[in-house]
Amino acid sequence: MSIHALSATAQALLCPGKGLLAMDESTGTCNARFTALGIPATLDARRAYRELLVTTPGLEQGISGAILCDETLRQHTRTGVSLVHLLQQAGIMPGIKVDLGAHELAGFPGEFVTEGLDGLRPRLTEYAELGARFAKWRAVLTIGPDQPSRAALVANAHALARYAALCQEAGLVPIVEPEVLLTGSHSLARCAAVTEEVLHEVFAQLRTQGVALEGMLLKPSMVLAGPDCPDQPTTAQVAKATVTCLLRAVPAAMPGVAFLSGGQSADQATRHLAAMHEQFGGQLPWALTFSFGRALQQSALEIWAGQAANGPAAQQALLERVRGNHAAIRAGYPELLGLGDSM
Ligand code: 5MM
Repeated sequence: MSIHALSATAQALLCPGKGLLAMDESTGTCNARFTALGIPATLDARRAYRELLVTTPGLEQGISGAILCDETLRQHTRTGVSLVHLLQQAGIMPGIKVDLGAHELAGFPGEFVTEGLDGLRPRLTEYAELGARFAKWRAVLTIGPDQPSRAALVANAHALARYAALCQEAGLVPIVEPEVLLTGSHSLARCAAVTEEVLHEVFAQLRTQGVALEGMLLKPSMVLAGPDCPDQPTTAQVAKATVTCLLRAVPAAMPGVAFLSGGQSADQATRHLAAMHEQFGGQLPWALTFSFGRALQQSALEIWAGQAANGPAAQQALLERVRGNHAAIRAGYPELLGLGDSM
């Protein structure tokens, strides 16, 4: 596929006022979240929940793409309609998480490298045939006194770049997700320094592997202080530190940044995104949007609680989070949160 086609897909995902819904939890992660709420950890419950998400009326007004896992990409509603087809009908692009998870990095206790490159080429071909237009791969970096190590930085950035090159070869837009984990007692400044280092390495490796920046998206974590740090930054400080870090490390040819929420509360994640737009709106070389999982889904999941009767209320909760983030990237938050006609 040409760079023009990849670039067009990336731009469509960055449609103004819209972001991505990350609903690609692996079976283990999804089951753990269900179990914590007393929901049966079954294939049928996962199907029912994902059906609820993708059939939310009006979802497409604030969501341009949905990231699915392998199971969901192949799944059908109770009445036999494919979830991919439902998304396509709603004008939401289906995407696919293609990494096989973070595994311990040999020789570096407490650090991880994401696996899944072996056999990726034929998997990507099949995913494209099944309707995926873009893909996602998550690398995990931890902050500690001696972490991340150079080994973890290079191994993860290399894997992200090889994944991205394979995606573009298969006609899929790669979403490159280097997540610097929130957990710890590190300061905002330390997270900024680590995130900048990670992004420099990622873009160096993307260049080495010949990835066309115009045909990809970046899904980074925001720059935050660890929850155990006694000196917690203001919303404005997080916004400034995050954007400053991106400006230093992310080339202007890359069209869009879609943040993960990373364990922040839904409200925090949205406020940080809104503050970035308030401080820097119109001055940045790339679009800034959201690709949240928990920060979009958590309230809906809690309301649904595995009960079909709670479906409409759960969908309403999802829509409220989507509206809040739409407002954050369009016109400010929280002023528009909750106004039904705001998107
Ligand atoms: C970091 O997680 C990604 C974004 O979700 P949050 O906004 O909740 O942080 C998310 O897309 C993640 O990559 C998927 O849920 C897949 O996770 P696992 O670990 O189950 O593969």
